[in-house]
Amino acid sequence: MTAADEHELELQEAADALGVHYQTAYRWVRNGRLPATLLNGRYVVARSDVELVDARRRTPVAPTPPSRSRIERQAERMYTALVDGDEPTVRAIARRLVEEGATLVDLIQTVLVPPLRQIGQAWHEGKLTIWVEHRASAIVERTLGELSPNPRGRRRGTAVVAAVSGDYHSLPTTMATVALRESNWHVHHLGADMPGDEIVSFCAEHPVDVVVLSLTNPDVADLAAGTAHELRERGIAAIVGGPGRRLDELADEAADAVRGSGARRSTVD
Ligand code: B12
Repeated sequence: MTAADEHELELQEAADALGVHYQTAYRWVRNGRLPATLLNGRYVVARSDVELVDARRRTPVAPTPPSRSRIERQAERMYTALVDGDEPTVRAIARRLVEEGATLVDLIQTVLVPPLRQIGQAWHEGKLTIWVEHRASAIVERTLGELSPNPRGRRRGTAVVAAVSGDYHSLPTTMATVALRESNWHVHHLGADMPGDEIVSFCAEHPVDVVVLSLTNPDVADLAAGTAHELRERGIAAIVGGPGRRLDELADEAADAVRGSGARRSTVD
C-alpha cells in the first residue's frame, strides 16, 4: 500500500528509499531522527524529510578530536614506552591519537615533548643512561617520519629547516618540519649541525621564502642569530627557535616573517 499524497511516503517506502530496514526507520521515527505523522494508525513521512535525512547520512561528520585530558594522559604512557624502548606502543599511541583527530603539533607538543624533557632531566641527574635517551630519540624520529604529512594543493610557501653547526639536536628540526608541513608549507629539511654558510648558499640556489633555525644547544645561539642575520641581509626571512619555544604558532610566525621581510615568494602547487 502506498501513501495517498505524492509528497508523502509510507514508512516502508521511506525505509526503502533510505536503504534501511523497516525497524531502523521505525526507531528513527521514535527517537525523532526521522519526522513522521501518525495517519490512521500508520506513520507517513514527508518525501522532503526523507531526502533531508538521506543527505545528512551521506555528509561525512568530522570526528570529534580527542579531549585535552585524553591527550595529556597519553604523555604518561608515552614516557614509559619511550624509556622501555617499546617502539610498537609509541607508534600505536601516536597513530591512534592522529586517527582520532589530534593534530601532529598537538601530538608533538603534548605527548612527545614532556617525556623527552623528562628523559633529558633524568639523564642529567644520572637516573637514566645515555642509551635510553638515544634509543628514545631514534624511536621518536621514526614515529614522526611515519606520520609526516604530505601537503596537497597550493602551499603557503617554501621553508628551509635546520640547526646550525655545533647543535646536534636533529629532533627539534624534524618537529618543526612536521609542524610546517601540517600547515601546508613546502619544507626542505636539512637537519642538524648545518654550517651557516651552507644554509645561505642553499638559499641562493633554491627559491626559499623563510629559513627556520631550530636551536637546542645554547652554546651556538650566537651562530644561529648570526646566520639568521646574514640571511635577512640577503632578503631571505629567517626565524630562530629555542628550547621551550612552541610549534603551535610556528607556521604563522614563518608567514609573518616573510611578510615583514618583503621577500620574494616562491610558488609551489
Ligand atoms: C635527545 C637529546 C639529545 C640527543 C639528540 C638526538 C636527536 N636526534 O635530536 C643527543 C644525544 C645528540 C644530545 C646531545 C647533547 N645534549 Co641533549 N638532549 C636531548 C633531549 C633529551 C631532547 C632534545 C629534544 O628533542 N628537545 C625538543 C623538545 C623536547 O624540547 P623543546 O626545547 O621544547 O623544543 C621545541 C622547540 O625547539 C620547537 N622548535 C623547533 N624549531 C623551532 C623553530 C621555531 C622558530 C620555534 C618557534 C620553535 C621551534 O620544537 C620543539 C617542540 O616544541 C634534551 C632534553 C630537553 N629538555 O629538550 C637534551 C638536552 C637538550 N641536551 C642537553 C645536553 C647538555 C646535551 C649535550 C651537551 C650532552 C653532552 N654532554 O654531550 C649534547 C650536546 C650536543 C650538541 N653539540 O648539540 C641538555 C641541554 C642543557 C643546556 N641548556 O645546555 C638537555 C636539556 C638535557 C638536560 N636536561 O641536561 N641530546
